[in-house]
Amino acid sequence: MITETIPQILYEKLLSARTVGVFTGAGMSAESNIPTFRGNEGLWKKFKPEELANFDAFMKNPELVWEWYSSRKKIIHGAKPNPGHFALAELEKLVDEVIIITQNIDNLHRRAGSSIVHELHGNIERNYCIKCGEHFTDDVILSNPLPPTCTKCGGLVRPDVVWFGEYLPQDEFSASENAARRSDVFFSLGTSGIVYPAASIPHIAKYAGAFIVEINPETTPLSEITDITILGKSGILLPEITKNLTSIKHKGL
Ligand code: BV8
Ligand code: ZN
Repeated sequence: MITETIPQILYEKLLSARTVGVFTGAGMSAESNIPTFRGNEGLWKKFKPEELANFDAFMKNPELVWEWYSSRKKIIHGAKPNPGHFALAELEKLVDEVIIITQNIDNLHRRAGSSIVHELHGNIERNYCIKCGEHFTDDVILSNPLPPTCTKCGGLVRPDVVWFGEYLPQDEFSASENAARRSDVFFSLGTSGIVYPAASIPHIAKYAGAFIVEINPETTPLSEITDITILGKSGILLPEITKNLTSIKHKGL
């Protein structure tokens, strides 16, 4: 079902749900003024992923790649979680278990108070030396000339994000697969669902019998498998869902 309003069935499913899985992409943070990848102002309009978000490009031109990541770090440091992020944290009071599975590297789910967050593509606020693995925080990195080098071994330091052609962190990926299999209701929020293997997670939830709910201003390849696709913004619809669910839990359906 593709709709622009929140159908009643969603509340019925959430009232009986024990575990809710939540798969998120860049659209979840769009209302926090963090550019998405494919939107009109999207990152990929200006930069080619193969030119910047991969290891070979980094080794060929670490200055260019660091210029890009330090500009994104500054945007993300200045950003705040939006009402959509807070609504997902709020949902933890209404459902036994809420598990966030995010492609976003912006740390906004945790900053909004979500307690279980699996980061499939890493976290831009972490950095490490490619030679000895030493970790560095952003205050050290951004207060030194770019590209940053390791104070222990002199090796190049990179952001702790997953680049194209790189494997996802196995522990986060298998925990996400597991969460998808255990979900009674599974949300797909603000993602175009075309980057793999992350985009396989909603299919795992579907296959395991979860009730699939997508929120996106436009339909996506995932709309094929959803029970409900609500055309709209996550920062507007999610607070409405948790507000209504709270009052239903108090007054009954
Ligand atoms: C790998 C971190 C193994 C870095 C990222 C199978 C088929 C085809 C290709 C492949 C395949 N398997 C592997 C590949 C290759 C590749 C891939 O998927 N390519 C794509 C482009 C086809 N995958 C990989 O390389 C992966 N690794 O496979 O390793 C391997 C190893 C060796 C050799 C071979 C294979 C690694 C992929 C991870 C890359 N890193 N990010 C960084 O950020 O700098 S991916 C990055 O892009 C994001 O993390 C995210 O995953 C993706 C962007 O997608 P979205 O988040 O969905 O954002 P997008 O802008 O596209 O869409 C936003 C949506 O929100 C839109 O629909 C919009 O309508 C909506 N929206 C807007 N506003 C709102 C909204 N929704 C709600 N509310 C709003 N307000
Ligand atoms: Zn080092």
